[in-house]
Amino acid sequence: MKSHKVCVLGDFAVGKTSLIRRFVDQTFSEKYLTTVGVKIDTKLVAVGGEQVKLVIWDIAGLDHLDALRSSYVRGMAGYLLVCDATRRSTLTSAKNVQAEVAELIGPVPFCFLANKSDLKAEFEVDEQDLQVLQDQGWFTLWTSAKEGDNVERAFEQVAERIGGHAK
Ligand code: G3D
Ligand code: MG
Repeated sequence: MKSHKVCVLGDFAVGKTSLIRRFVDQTFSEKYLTTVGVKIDTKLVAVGGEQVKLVIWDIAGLDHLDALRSSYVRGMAGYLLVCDATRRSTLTSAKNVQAEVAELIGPVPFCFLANKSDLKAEFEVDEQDLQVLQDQGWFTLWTSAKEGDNVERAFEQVAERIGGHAK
């Protein structure tokens, strides 16, 4: 079976760990869990009628520079690039992370997530911001780790992009 390393990248507290927990365990914990070190989960997804194993890497609450300075992204086949839609600064961070990854390891497939879509009243990122990213060729999704919206779709999209099956 094919296996792909997928990292979840983005600023502190955007919901990286929560998205992985939702995808892998179908749970969401309000209790804050600061990830210590690197945690690796695996989950099978179907891509183009074939089962592939996603090896999902979650990292400690480091900023993106620390994360990239480490060997974290080495061998990464694709990634989820996450921002918190209620904090505009995390959109800027995400753009910086994408540029750094591209510089470090080249054009790796990714999916951009505007997470915390359940907190609409607090949005600092809107549809127009996502449109700008789409115009650059980014694939974007609104997600909620809390409600589960689009979480599975996000990981499947990355898997499809890695496998060259993107729709
Ligand atoms: P990180 O791994 O990117 O650092 P976490 O982020 O997954 O630890 O999440 C950070 C905070 O955001 C947590 O709240 C978590 O419950 C919350 N969160 C994550 N995803 C969502 C979401 O989709 N919707 C909402 N409403 N909250 C979310 P606390 O309060 O513990 O800081
Ligand atoms: Mg975390």
